[in-house]
Amino acid sequence: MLRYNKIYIFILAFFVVQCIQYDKVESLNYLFYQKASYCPRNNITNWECGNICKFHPSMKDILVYYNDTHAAQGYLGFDRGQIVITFRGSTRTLTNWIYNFDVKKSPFQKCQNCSVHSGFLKTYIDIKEQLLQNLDNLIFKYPQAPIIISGHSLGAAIATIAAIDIQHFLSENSYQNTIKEVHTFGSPRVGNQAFAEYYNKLIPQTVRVVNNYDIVPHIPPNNIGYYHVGTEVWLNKQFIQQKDCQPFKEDDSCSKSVRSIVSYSIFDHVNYLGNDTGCKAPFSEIICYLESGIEQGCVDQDLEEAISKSRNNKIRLLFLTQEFLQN
Ligand SMILES: *[C@@H]1O[C@H](CO)[C@@H](O)[C@H](O)[C@H]1NC(C)=O
Ligand SMILES: *[C@@H]1O[C@H](CO)[C@@H](O)[C@H](O)[C@H]1NC(C)=O
Ligand SMILES: *[C@@H]1O[C@H](CO)[C@@H](O)[C@H](O)[C@H]1NC(C)=O
Ligand SMILES: CC(=O)N[C@H]1CO[C@H](CO)[C@@H](O)[C@@H]1O
Repeated sequence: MLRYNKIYIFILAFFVVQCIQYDKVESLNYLFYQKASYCPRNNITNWECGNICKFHPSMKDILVYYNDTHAAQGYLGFDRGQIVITFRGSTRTLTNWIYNFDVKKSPFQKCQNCSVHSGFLKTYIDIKEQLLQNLDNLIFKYPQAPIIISGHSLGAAIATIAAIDIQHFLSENSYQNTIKEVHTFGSPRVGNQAFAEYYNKLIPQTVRVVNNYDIVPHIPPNNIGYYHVGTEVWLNKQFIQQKDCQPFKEDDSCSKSVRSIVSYSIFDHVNYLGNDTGCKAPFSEIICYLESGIEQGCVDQDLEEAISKSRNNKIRLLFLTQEFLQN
């Protein structure tokens, strides 16, 4: 009997170690840090972006980095004893970005056999120098401060690539600062399996939040060799964690269990924890048509070919989704 007890205790201990303790309040902090990254640059620098900035009133030492080549933007700052690093997602053309998703990979030099999505890598490289330079300055001022990294959508993908670079940067310079957590929302898959395995060994402290039927975590597809990093936290309609997902895995029973592309939602992508994911709420950049709570289609506000408010949206959405899933 004793033997079984021991096994039981071992299994229990294993799960306690492996499971992510999802803290919704802490997650909201990360969400609001990244929301600000979508705001105009001057607003971030001056920390004047209405309720978003007021959410973290003690944010200081803000440095914005950006590059217009691929519309990359983010900032780092110091708040609540931590160095905060964020990256914004794609702006204005979110639906275009999703519908015309290119799945090309490029080699990722930091690890053997690794490749990552070419577009994500390019966008990161555009701001890499500015980011590391600014980080160096902030580390000089706060040599002990833990570092937290956040991003949504494309910003989550850039955060993933950046986290590897930041980890190397800290090690190579023998800085004492450590990455406390990478916390992303609605991240697409970033690289291949070798990349995911390398990432997970280097930065296991990664929480990948997925809201219900959010479409973006399903792209680029797994069946063409893309793999998620970190540990998923899958939220339901009420923004409550549905179940514990297996760490460092493509867990078939979490968001990946949603196999019907009809269910995939752009609305769920731009609304996390009951808050718009961008700068100007509500839904400044994208409009979704819902009927009885079911998404009929979404368009960018300024999309010339804006689709009329009808059931056809659904058909078009379906068609476009199918297109990229077949790639
Ligand atoms: C940005 O700052 C300007 C000037 O302070 C202000 O008028 C504007 O509302 C701010 N924008 C946002 C999105 O907060
Ligand atoms: C890289 O790929 C080669 C060929 O498939 C394999 O032999 C090698 O073990 C791989 N290396 C790593 C680190 O995965
Ligand atoms: C912006 O990105 C381009 C490459 O796309 C690069 O040549 C340029 O140096 C970058 N600008 C800054 C300020 O880093
Ligand atoms: C500032 C803001 O709008 N916060 C809202 C985020 O969503 C939660 C619900 O999950 C609301 O209670 C907050 O008011």
